[in-house]
Amino acid sequence: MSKTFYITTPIYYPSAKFHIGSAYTTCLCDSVTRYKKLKGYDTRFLTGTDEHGQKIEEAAKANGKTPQEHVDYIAGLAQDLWKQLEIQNDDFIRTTQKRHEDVVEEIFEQLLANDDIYLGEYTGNYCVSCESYFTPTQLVDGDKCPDCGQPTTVLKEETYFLRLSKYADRLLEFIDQNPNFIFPETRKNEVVSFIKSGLLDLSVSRTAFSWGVKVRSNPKHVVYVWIDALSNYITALGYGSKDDSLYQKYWVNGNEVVHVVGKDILRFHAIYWPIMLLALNIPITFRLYVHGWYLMKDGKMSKSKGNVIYPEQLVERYGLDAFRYYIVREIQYGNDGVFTPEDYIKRINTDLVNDYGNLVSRTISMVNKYFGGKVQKTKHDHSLIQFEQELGQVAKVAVQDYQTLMDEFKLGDALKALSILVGRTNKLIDDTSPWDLAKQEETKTALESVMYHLLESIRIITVLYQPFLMETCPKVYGYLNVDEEFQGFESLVFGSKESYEVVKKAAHLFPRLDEEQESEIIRSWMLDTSLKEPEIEPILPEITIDDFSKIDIRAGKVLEAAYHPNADKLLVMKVDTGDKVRNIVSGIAKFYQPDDMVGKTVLIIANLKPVKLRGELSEGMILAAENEEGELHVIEGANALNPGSKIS
Ligand code: ME8
Repeated sequence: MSKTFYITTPIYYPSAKFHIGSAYTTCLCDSVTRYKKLKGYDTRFLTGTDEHGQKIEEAAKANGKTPQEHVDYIAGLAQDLWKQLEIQNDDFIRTTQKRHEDVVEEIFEQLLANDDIYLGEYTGNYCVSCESYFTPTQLVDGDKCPDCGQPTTVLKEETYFLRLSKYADRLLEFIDQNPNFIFPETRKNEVVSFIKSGLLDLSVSRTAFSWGVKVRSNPKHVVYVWIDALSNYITALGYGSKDDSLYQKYWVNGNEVVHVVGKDILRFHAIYWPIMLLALNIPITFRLYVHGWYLMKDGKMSKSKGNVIYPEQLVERYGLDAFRYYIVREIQYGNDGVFTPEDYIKRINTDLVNDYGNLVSRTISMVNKYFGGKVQKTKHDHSLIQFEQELGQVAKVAVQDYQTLMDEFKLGDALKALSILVGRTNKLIDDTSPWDLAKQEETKTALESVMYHLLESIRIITVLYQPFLMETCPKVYGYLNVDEEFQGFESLVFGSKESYEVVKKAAHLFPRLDEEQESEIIRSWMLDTSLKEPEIEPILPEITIDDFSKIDIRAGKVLEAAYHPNADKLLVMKVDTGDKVRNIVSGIAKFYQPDDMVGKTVLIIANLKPVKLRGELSEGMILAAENEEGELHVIEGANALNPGSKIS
């Protein structure tokens, strides 16, 4: 049976549109999962959104929405983004889902029943933005939050506390006995010294806001966001539900469980979460991989600084693979990384255009030129053989290093190890000068062998690139006619494919980018603070079915249409609505020519009081809606209806 591998991202706050920082964590987890799949693991990959809390309640209010409307909207955007980035998550958990809320309620009651949670009172400086209290020594500049710099407010409230101190020794013992629990090591040291400095019991409920899971036995309290949020990792597996088979398989009896988290949420995952599990008698099976942040030259990304960069823009202009490659290549293991437009373009040009892309196209054109596209593994005794042997050796080392580094979550370093092989393969061309070998018949076998070595190396590189370049690798397999048998990790032995037949001509995998011009374009996106997040209009107040029945919507067939004589934006139409032929004026002339409309069956509000628009009588309104680009679309799909059919 295959070994299991369960990996999670943090669940993201749906407070605003996601930038490249959140995309980094998710792409990293996705590439690791793809790698584990190639290694034959039975994988499960979870991501989702953390939808409760005061911050969300306030963000919703600022957007004129209810909290539920707000989180539905952003969770939708997040899922669209993950689709665009070809993230292969198996599940998407939202903390407002019933499957999650019911179990959180139960977990809280269980902790209460065991006296791991007790009711008390808390007074302290509270930061709404970070949803945390801070002690006076932690505050900066008087009353400011040490994490985000916003002013805190003094709050006094009745709250439930989780007894952290009770479990501190057991947790230290656990960390000591499980040296791989937190990696990198430096993060582990931070955690150990934090625990040793003394743990205060943690406030785990709030009464000041209501957007959260209600405490069942005392509903004026809502569960404070961390107990709610952290539980997602097991509620998504069905813990505490009727069917907990996934929980048993991946968590309790699983082989590897990894939570990937940013350094900002280390404490919650390394201290509060294991303590919750200890208190609930749930095995601590997970390990933590703690990564750094993507920063901008002038520090953290923030809209007000005008330095935010969104994945969609980069993907649309430079392609998915370039983005997915850059995002995990640029940050070094556990450290922060700085995004700059120049580095982005340079990285694509160097690694993908020059090194890999060029290698593939040069090799294919030489194999065609010298051997009509077909080569076989051959033996020869030309002195150049030493270069081929060296390449085979470099490939062997790269395959090993890559896997060791991937197993340690050092994705950037694994890609670097692969770059060494790409470089060495390109060097084989320089070392052997195939154009000279082609001049004499006696060196034909040696030339064929060089070509074979290039192709075999490209194949191995491509197998290893699969977790990162999801669009390119299948293309290269197509160019080289590599079937599935030679795409897997078991085929990573140099020389395992005996022959190649390549395509006649391969398109360039990555177009070369003009560094100056493209950097300028990316910079302009970053400065574009007007870049508005797509918004949906708030839903209007509720109406009853009686209110709705006052609106008479009918199918109407457009018989004639013409531009309004006195207004550019208006079309004047004759529309058959069953009862009569009406004169209808509509503001769609920018988007529809008169001929586009004739013959369409559209939807009409038929009992709207007639009005004169620029001198033309309008006896009804055609239903239409605007998309994100501001284009108006008439609602269609009613062609099967007769004029006058009533819409209900
Ligand atoms: O903390 N660079 O959610 P969140 C790299 N809901 N990673 C970044 C980043 C950046 N610039 N900005 C954000 C929360 N991240 C909680 C988690 S889990 C039970 C609850 C990543 O949306 C980083 O991994 O504020 C961070 O930890 C994560 O986004 C979630 O941030």
